Amino acid sequence: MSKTSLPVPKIGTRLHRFLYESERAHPEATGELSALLSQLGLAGKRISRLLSQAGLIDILGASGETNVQGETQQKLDALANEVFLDAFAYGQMVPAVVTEEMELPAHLPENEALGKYVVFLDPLDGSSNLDVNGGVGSIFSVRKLGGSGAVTSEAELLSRVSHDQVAAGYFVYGPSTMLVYTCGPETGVHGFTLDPSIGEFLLSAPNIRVPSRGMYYAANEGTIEEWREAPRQFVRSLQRHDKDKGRPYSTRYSGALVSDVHRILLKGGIYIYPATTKSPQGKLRLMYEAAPLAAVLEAAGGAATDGITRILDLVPTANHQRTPLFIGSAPDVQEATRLGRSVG
Ligand code: AFP
Repeated sequence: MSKTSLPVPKIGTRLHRFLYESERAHPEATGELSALLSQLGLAGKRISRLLSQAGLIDILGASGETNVQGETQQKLDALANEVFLDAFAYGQMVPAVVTEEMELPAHLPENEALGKYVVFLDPLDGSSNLDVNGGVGSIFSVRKLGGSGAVTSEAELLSRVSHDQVAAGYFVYGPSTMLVYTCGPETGVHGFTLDPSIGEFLLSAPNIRVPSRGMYYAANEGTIEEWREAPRQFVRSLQRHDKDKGRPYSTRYSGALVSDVHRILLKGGIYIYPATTKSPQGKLRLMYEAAPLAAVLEAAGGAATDGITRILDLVPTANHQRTPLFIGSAPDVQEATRLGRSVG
């Protein structure tokens, strides 16, 4: 990720201005990444607006399709996917987009000549919450595309995208809509809240740091019988009284990864989604769920592993690859990972 020193951020600064100031502090910047983040911001605003109309217009419920993971696609999954694709259709920066909703990358041929970024997306994470007006989010990861010419296969795409993410983040659509992103540990993690009255994201949480200890863990314990021994032991230790570690922790689990990890980012603690007997590779997707959230949490001083290996060290072999995920305050993730390495 890029190395730049940011101006002192002022609460209430508009996203556009924040990006502009960040660029000015980085003389070699071309402005492309800022433009791309603005495109992402526009998509987030449009999805936020769509969500606010759910229940009033006919956009709730299943679309009748299944996505690449074999999961039922909601109408809003498909709409959010279109909104993101539409956002990148101009500007010449993004020749290919990989999304949870499409088995193959979406190619944007008009951007192929000049475009040097690939965006990996979960357009609407947690969409099973939609029927109950629960929290949902969108997750994005931006990687540089090396080489030249059109990308012809998945293997070629993965071999040409940078190992490091140049930007990563998410939108969380809760009582208010927030954008949280990082361009790397040197630039930190910043949160913006959408002010719907002016249609702008305003800086509301500059330089977010994940607390080194928290009070919460998030896990779908309904599947605990299917977990391996290490995560089971770990969860039991979170439930045990331990004054030094502030335990027992309380459980908070919404069923939307973004909302659950956003809580951990702000309040500390750990989110775990281990491998299960049904999903031995884990359920979550590496390229557009685990890796971008890992980039955010690490840039905020936290940590993320698959139970053994740091998420950001994993080498992807497929666009829709799955992974177990342990993410949150560094001491908690380190403890879970030590157990994973010794107990299995
Ligand atoms: P999608 O709604 O994007 O398919 O994602 C749902 C999700 O991957 C993630 O957001 C949740 O944390 C997780 O699934 C919940 O799954 P469980 O029902 O297995 O806990």
